[in-house]
Amino acid sequence: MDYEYIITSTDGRVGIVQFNRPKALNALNRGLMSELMDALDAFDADDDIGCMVITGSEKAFAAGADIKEMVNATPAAMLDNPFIDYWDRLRRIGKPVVAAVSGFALGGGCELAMACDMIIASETARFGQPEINLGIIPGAGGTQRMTLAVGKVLAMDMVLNGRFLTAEEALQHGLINRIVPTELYLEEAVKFAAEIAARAPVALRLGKEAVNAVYEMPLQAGLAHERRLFYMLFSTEDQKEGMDAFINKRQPEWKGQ
Ligand code: DAK
Repeated sequence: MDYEYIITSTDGRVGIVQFNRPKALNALNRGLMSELMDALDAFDADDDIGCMVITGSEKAFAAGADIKEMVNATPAAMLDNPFIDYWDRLRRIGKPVVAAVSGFALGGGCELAMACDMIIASETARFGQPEINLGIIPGAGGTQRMTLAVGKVLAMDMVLNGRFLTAEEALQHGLINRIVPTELYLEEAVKFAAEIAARAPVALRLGKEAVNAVYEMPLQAGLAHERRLFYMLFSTEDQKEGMDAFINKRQPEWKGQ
């Protein structure tokens, strides 16, 4: 598939989307977001893919939504903008999505990384919500997901004062999974994703759904939801296969059924 703003590829069972707007530090314009979601939807529907990786360049994961596209916007134009739909579509992706972040992950770029399920960061990654410098606030989850991840006082420092987090700080505050050497960051993220992609596909989807339920439901409802998903897995061939493989001391062969 030929795209203008992204490059897609696969590595075994991992589907990779790389942003390709280097001159604008991968600023997320409508075209890029639309292509990203088309590519992720296609990987989500592909049985040969188990996990996805989203990445930018070594210098910038993404420096935010495209400011040049927003400068003259009105509230009505923003409401009418399909932009927010792309974020909603990302939430509906069933397979795990890993963000491989190097350099700037700012504004919408940081929100995009946080909307993924896990984040692998290079030593040079920088996370920030600098919208305050433009006279606005985050609009795609930055105030919510950042606060849930790092806590109120640090989130306030970032949202109200534009503070950036280094990779080390992001790790310390639970925003990212791990830091890897910059020159190997994509390779390491794909390796990480490949490990996940090799696991039982239905359990992966339901595990992701169950963890995300914590953001949507009170504890009692979340526990009940988890239990239903747990019981459902006993109707899969993979549950029988996984447990039989354990008992017979062999490797399981997942069917995704
Ligand atoms: N948009 C457009 N162009 C950008 C950009 C951006 N966010 N960031 C960088 N660029 C462009 C620059 O304009 C420059 O282009 P030319 O001037 O060469 O044409 C080129 O990329 C290189 O940038 P710099 O020359 O500035 O590079 P430096 O290394 O000096 O600085 C920087 C790098 C990342 C510190 C700097 O570029 C910077 O501060 N960028 C802006 C960061 C920022 O403010 N990000 C937040 C944007 S607001 C919504 C959802 C989400 C959002 C909105 C709505 N809805 C669902 C409704 C999100 C909003 C945002 O993200």
